[in-house]
Amino acid sequence: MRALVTGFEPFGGDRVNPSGAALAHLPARRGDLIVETRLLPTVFGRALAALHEAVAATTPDIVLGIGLAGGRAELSLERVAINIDDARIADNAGNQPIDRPVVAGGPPAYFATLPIKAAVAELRRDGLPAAVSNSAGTFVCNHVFYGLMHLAATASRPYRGGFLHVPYLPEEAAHQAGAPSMTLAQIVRGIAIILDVAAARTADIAAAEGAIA
Ligand code: PCA
Repeated sequence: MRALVTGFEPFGGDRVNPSGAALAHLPARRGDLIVETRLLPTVFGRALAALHEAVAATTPDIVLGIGLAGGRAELSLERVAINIDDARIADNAGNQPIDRPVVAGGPPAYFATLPIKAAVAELRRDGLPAAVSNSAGTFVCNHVFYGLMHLAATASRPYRGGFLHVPYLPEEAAHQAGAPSMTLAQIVRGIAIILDVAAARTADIAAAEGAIA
Protein backbone atom coordinates (compact mmCIF):
# COMPACT_ATOMS: atom_id res chain seq x y z
CA MET A 1 0.00 0.00 0.00
CA ARG A 2 1.24 3.49 -0.82
CA ALA A 3 0.59 6.88 0.75
CA LEU A 4 1.29 10.27 -0.77
CA VAL A 5 1.83 13.01 1.82
CA THR A 6 2.07 16.62 0.70
CA GLY A 7 3.19 19.78 2.52
CA PHE A 8 3.48 23.44 1.55
CA GLU A 9 6.20 26.01 1.12
CA PRO A 10 6.20 28.95 3.57
CA PHE A 11 3.72 31.71 2.68
CA GLY A 12 2.41 35.04 3.90
CA GLY A 13 5.79 36.16 5.24
CA ASP A 14 6.45 33.14 7.48
CA ARG A 15 10.00 31.76 7.38
CA VAL A 16 9.01 28.15 7.84
CA ASN A 17 5.96 26.03 7.10
CA PRO A 18 5.75 23.06 9.49
CA SER A 19 3.78 21.07 6.89
CA GLY A 20 6.69 21.26 4.47
CA ALA A 21 9.34 20.89 7.17
CA ALA A 22 7.72 17.69 8.46
CA LEU A 23 8.05 15.85 5.13
CA ALA A 24 11.79 15.23 5.44
CA HIS A 25 11.24 13.59 8.85
CA LEU A 26 8.62 11.06 7.76
CA PRO A 27 9.82 7.47 7.39
CA ALA A 28 9.90 6.14 3.80
CA ARG A 29 8.06 3.09 5.08
CA ARG A 30 5.73 2.30 7.98
CA GLY A 31 4.96 -1.41 8.15
CA ASP A 32 3.43 -2.31 4.80
CA LEU A 33 2.88 1.33 3.89
CA ILE A 34 5.30 3.03 1.48
CA VAL A 35 5.31 6.77 2.17
CA GLU A 36 5.97 9.23 -0.67
CA THR A 37 6.22 12.95 0.04
CA ARG A 38 5.95 16.07 -2.11
CA LEU A 39 6.40 19.74 -1.28
CA LEU A 40 3.75 21.85 -3.05
CA PRO A 41 4.07 25.52 -4.00
CA THR A 42 1.67 27.76 -2.07
CA VAL A 43 0.19 28.94 -5.35
CA PHE A 44 -3.36 28.43 -6.65
CA GLY A 45 -3.37 26.21 -9.74
CA ARG A 46 0.33 25.32 -9.60
CA ALA A 47 -0.16 23.43 -6.34
CA LEU A 48 -2.87 21.30 -7.95
CA ALA A 49 -0.79 20.68 -11.07
CA ALA A 50 2.04 19.43 -8.82
CA LEU A 51 -0.42 17.27 -6.89
CA HIS A 52 -1.78 15.70 -10.10
CA GLU A 53 1.77 14.94 -11.24
CA ALA A 54 2.61 13.39 -7.86
CA VAL A 55 -0.52 11.21 -7.88
CA ALA A 56 0.28 10.01 -11.40
CA ALA A 57 3.89 9.24 -10.40
CA THR A 58 3.15 7.48 -7.11
CA THR A 59 -0.27 5.77 -7.70
CA PRO A 60 -1.24 6.16 -4.04
CA ASP A 61 -3.95 4.32 -2.07
CA ILE A 62 -4.00 7.15 0.48
CA VAL A 63 -3.40 10.87 -0.08
CA LEU A 64 -2.92 13.13 2.95
CA GLY A 65 -2.50 16.83 2.26
CA ILE A 66 -0.98 18.89 5.07
CA GLY A 67 -0.87 22.64 5.60
CA LEU A 68 -0.31 25.24 8.29
CA ALA A 69 -3.26 26.87 10.03
CA GLY A 70 -1.52 29.49 12.17
CA GLY A 71 -3.53 30.17 15.32
CA ARG A 72 -4.99 26.69 15.68
CA ALA A 73 -4.00 24.80 18.81
CA GLU A 74 -4.72 21.26 17.64
CA LEU A 75 -3.88 18.89 14.82
CA SER A 76 -7.03 19.48 12.73
CA LEU A 77 -8.36 16.66 10.58
CA GLU A 78 -10.49 18.43 8.01
CA ARG A 79 -13.95 16.98 7.33
CA VAL A 80 -14.94 18.91 4.20
CA ALA A 81 -13.39 20.55 1.13
CA ILE A 82 -15.49 23.22 -0.60
CA ASN A 83 -15.48 24.31 -4.24
CA ILE A 84 -14.36 27.89 -3.58
CA ASP A 85 -11.14 29.87 -3.87
CA ASP A 86 -11.51 33.06 -1.81
CA ALA A 87 -8.13 34.39 -0.75
CA ARG A 88 -7.72 36.85 2.14
CA ILE A 89 -4.04 37.29 1.19
CA ALA A 90 -2.08 36.81 -2.04
CA ASP A 91 -0.47 33.42 -2.68
CA ASN A 92 3.27 33.10 -3.36
CA ALA A 93 2.77 34.14 -7.00
CA GLY A 94 0.62 37.19 -6.18
CA ASN A 95 -2.71 35.54 -7.08
CA GLN A 96 -5.70 36.45 -4.95
CA PRO A 97 -8.80 34.80 -6.40
CA ILE A 98 -12.12 35.93 -4.94
CA ASP A 99 -15.25 33.73 -5.01
CA ARG A 100 -14.04 31.47 -7.80
CA PRO A 101 -14.65 27.72 -8.04
CA VAL A 102 -11.69 25.37 -7.60
CA VAL A 103 -13.20 23.19 -10.35
CA ALA A 104 -15.79 24.86 -12.59
CA GLY A 105 -18.87 22.65 -12.63
CA GLY A 106 -17.58 20.49 -9.78
CA PRO A 107 -19.83 19.54 -6.85
CA PRO A 108 -20.08 22.12 -4.03
CA ALA A 109 -18.10 19.96 -1.59
CA TYR A 110 -16.41 16.68 -0.85
CA PHE A 111 -16.08 14.92 2.50
CA ALA A 112 -12.71 13.46 3.50
CA THR A 113 -12.62 9.71 2.95
CA LEU A 114 -9.84 9.03 5.48
CA PRO A 115 -11.02 7.82 8.93
CA ILE A 116 -10.83 11.24 10.61
CA LYS A 117 -12.67 10.36 13.84
CA ALA A 118 -10.56 7.25 14.42
CA ALA A 119 -7.41 9.26 13.71
CA VAL A 120 -8.39 11.99 16.19
CA ALA A 121 -9.10 9.37 18.86
CA GLU A 122 -5.70 7.73 18.29
CA LEU A 123 -3.86 11.09 18.32
CA ARG A 124 -5.50 12.01 21.63
CA ARG A 125 -4.71 8.58 23.07
CA ASP A 126 -1.09 9.34 22.20
CA GLY A 127 -1.26 12.64 24.07
CA LEU A 128 -1.45 14.93 21.05
CA PRO A 129 -4.10 17.70 20.90
CA ALA A 130 -6.33 16.86 17.92
CA ALA A 131 -9.80 17.62 16.62
CA VAL A 132 -12.06 17.26 13.60
CA SER A 133 -12.35 20.62 11.82
CA ASN A 134 -15.33 21.57 9.70
CA SER A 135 -13.56 24.17 7.58
CA ALA A 136 -10.24 24.03 5.76
CA GLY A 137 -10.70 27.71 4.87
CA THR A 138 -10.81 29.02 1.30
CA PHE A 139 -7.10 29.53 0.57
CA VAL A 140 -4.56 27.19 -1.09
CA CYS A 141 -5.05 24.37 1.45
CA ASN A 142 -8.76 24.02 0.74
CA HIS A 143 -7.92 24.37 -2.97
CA VAL A 144 -5.57 21.36 -2.78
CA PHE A 145 -7.93 19.40 -0.51
CA TYR A 146 -10.84 19.94 -2.93
CA GLY A 147 -8.61 19.12 -5.91
CA LEU A 148 -7.33 15.91 -4.37
CA MET A 149 -10.85 14.75 -3.48
CA HIS A 150 -12.13 15.67 -6.95
CA LEU A 151 -9.30 13.69 -8.53
CA ALA A 152 -10.06 10.70 -6.28
CA ALA A 153 -13.72 10.89 -7.32
CA THR A 154 -13.05 11.17 -11.04
CA ALA A 155 -9.76 9.34 -11.65
CA SER A 156 -9.59 5.80 -12.99
CA ARG A 157 -7.60 4.76 -9.92
CA PRO A 158 -9.41 6.01 -6.80
CA TYR A 159 -7.73 6.56 -3.42
CA ARG A 160 -8.79 7.69 0.04
CA GLY A 161 -8.04 11.33 0.72
CA GLY A 162 -7.95 13.83 3.53
CA PHE A 163 -6.30 16.96 4.82
CA LEU A 164 -4.53 17.87 8.05
CA HIS A 165 -4.00 21.44 9.29
CA VAL A 166 -1.17 21.82 11.80
CA PRO A 167 -0.38 24.62 14.30
CA TYR A 168 2.61 26.99 14.17
CA LEU A 169 6.01 25.72 15.27
CA PRO A 170 7.18 27.31 18.55
CA GLU A 171 9.86 29.34 16.69
CA GLU A 172 7.14 30.97 14.54
CA ALA A 173 4.67 31.39 17.43
CA ALA A 174 7.44 33.18 19.34
CA HIS A 175 6.86 36.12 16.98
CA GLN A 176 3.04 36.06 17.26
CA ALA A 177 1.91 36.99 20.75
CA GLY A 178 -0.50 34.45 22.19
CA ALA A 179 -0.36 32.03 19.25
CA PRO A 180 -0.45 28.32 20.13
CA SER A 181 2.24 26.03 18.76
CA MET A 182 3.36 22.41 18.45
CA THR A 183 6.88 21.04 18.02
CA LEU A 184 7.99 19.52 14.73
CA ALA A 185 8.58 16.18 16.51
CA GLN A 186 4.97 16.15 17.75
CA ILE A 187 3.65 17.06 14.30
CA VAL A 188 5.73 14.31 12.67
CA ARG A 189 4.50 11.80 15.29
CA GLY A 190 0.93 12.90 14.61
CA ILE A 191 1.26 12.41 10.86
CA ALA A 192 2.68 8.91 11.40
CA ILE A 193 -0.28 8.02 13.63
CA ILE A 194 -2.78 9.30 11.04
CA LEU A 195 -1.06 7.23 8.34
CA ASP A 196 -1.15 4.11 10.55
CA VAL A 197 -4.89 4.52 11.20
CA ALA A 198 -5.61 5.28 7.54
CA ALA A 199 -3.55 2.30 6.33
CA ALA A 200 -5.20 -0.11 8.78
CA ARG A 201 -8.71 1.03 7.78
CA THR A 202 -7.89 1.03 4.07
CA ALA A 203 -6.50 -2.51 4.33
CA ASP A 204 -9.68 -3.64 6.17
CA ILE A 205 -11.90 -2.16 3.48
CA ALA A 206 -9.81 -3.55 0.63
CA ALA A 207 -9.87 -7.01 2.22
CA ALA A 208 -13.64 -6.81 2.72
CA GLU A 209 -14.09 -5.88 -0.92
CA GLY A 210 -11.79 -8.70 -2.03
CA ALA A 211 -9.50 -6.18 -3.66
CA ILE A 212 -6.47 -7.72 -1.98
CA ALA A 213 -5.89 -11.23 -0.75
N1 PCA B 1 -1.61 26.85 4.72
C1 PCA B 1 -2.43 27.65 3.84
C2 PCA B 1 -1.90 27.40 2.45
C3 PCA B 1 -0.57 26.76 2.63
C4 PCA B 1 -0.52 26.36 4.06
O1 PCA B 1 0.35 25.71 4.59
C5 PCA B 1 -3.92 27.36 4.00
O2 PCA B 1 -4.36 26.99 5.10
O3 PCA B 1 -4.67 27.52 3.04
